[in-house]
Amino acid sequence: MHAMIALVLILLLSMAVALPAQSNNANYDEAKVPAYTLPDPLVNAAGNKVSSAAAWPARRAEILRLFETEMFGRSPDKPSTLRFELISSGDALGGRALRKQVDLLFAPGSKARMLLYLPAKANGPVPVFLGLNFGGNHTVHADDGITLGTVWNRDRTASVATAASRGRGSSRWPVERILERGYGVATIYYGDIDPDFDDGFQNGVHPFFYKPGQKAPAPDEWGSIAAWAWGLSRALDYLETDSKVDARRVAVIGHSRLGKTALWAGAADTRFAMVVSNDSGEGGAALARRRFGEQTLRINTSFPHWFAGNFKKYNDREDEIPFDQHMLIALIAPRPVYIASASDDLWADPHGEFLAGVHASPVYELLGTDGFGATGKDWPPARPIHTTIGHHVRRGGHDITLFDWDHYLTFADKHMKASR
Ligand code: GTR
Repeated sequence: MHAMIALVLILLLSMAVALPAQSNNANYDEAKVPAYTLPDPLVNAAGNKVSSAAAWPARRAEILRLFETEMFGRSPDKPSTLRFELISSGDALGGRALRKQVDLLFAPGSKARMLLYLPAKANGPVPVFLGLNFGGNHTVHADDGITLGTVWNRDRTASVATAASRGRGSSRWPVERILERGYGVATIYYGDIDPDFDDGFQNGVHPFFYKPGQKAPAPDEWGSIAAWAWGLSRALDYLETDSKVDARRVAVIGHSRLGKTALWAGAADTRFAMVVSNDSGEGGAALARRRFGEQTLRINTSFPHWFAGNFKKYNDREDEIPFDQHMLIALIAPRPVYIASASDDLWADPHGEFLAGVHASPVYELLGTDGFGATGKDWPPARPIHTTIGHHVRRGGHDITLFDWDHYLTFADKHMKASR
């Protein structure tokens, strides 16, 4: 009997030794954050200091290329096949809104439906918050004029959404509040662009843009996050054609994996006037080198389709990534960016998200803005910060709430200027 127990123990121990160090036990201990050195966004590949705003675009191009090839993957340009089809347009929400539904036809056979609410009363083109949603457009509001689309389940089956799920995600989309504040809100179900599971990129938008004979993206080509971000750029292409929208004031917003997506969309496409990262965490605003909460190996294992194939090189090798996430924030400069965290959302490393703001600030300052106005010593901050790099830590867990939105609206009032 004892021999049996001993054998089982030895077996269990050897299994534990064989597992990579981080696989099951995420680090939540600040004392265990390793010493690390961040790459300097203001030192170029040749080792020269970037010391003027005029010298920034060349350095920015280097950084953008690195994020493209090593992390998110290169996406196609705006396709010549892109078309828009107005599905419906009319009064909604008891006269408070104009509701439009527009299909973005990426290529024959590939489309995504955008839901757009605009304030009924407006004195001209309005600024808009644009973001993807997790559950289908019909989940953002109980409004029964929203069409019921096809939604993907985690078991990889697709089905037409049920009326019972209308409004299920509405706490994350305070539509009336956004409209009252003078903004429009536009959203697309992310699964319309690419279903969120690893199928070797056979469904979703990718196959429509393969070269003849190509069966999967090359290691430096778009993963799912890049595809979602690309879809947001196509939505902006539509918004540019809508005379009721001020397309020079479109804020791209997202929560969690869709926060990572919003950051990449805003970094890659400078037409976005403002970017909001809500609890984006690893692969979003959180510094990878801190190895706190979720880490590179874990995210690449749980979600092999999110990033380009090249990013797998950095599993457990964060120090070898030729950038860190403060440089993703820096790519957005000098445009306003808001980094929001939640106090209990340690998986997303709130401290690492804050530090990305701190270390992106020199770029924002070089470009003539007030930057972040907080240093590494100011953690944890006592109150929300509304400098050009906005920030707050909401009390509570991983979510996007009215508290978060109220800050984004106030921040947009302050920073999202009509002229660029
Ligand atoms: C988690 C993932 C996070 C975050 C989150 C979400 O499972 O580890 O990086 O993206 O999902 O999107 O809700």
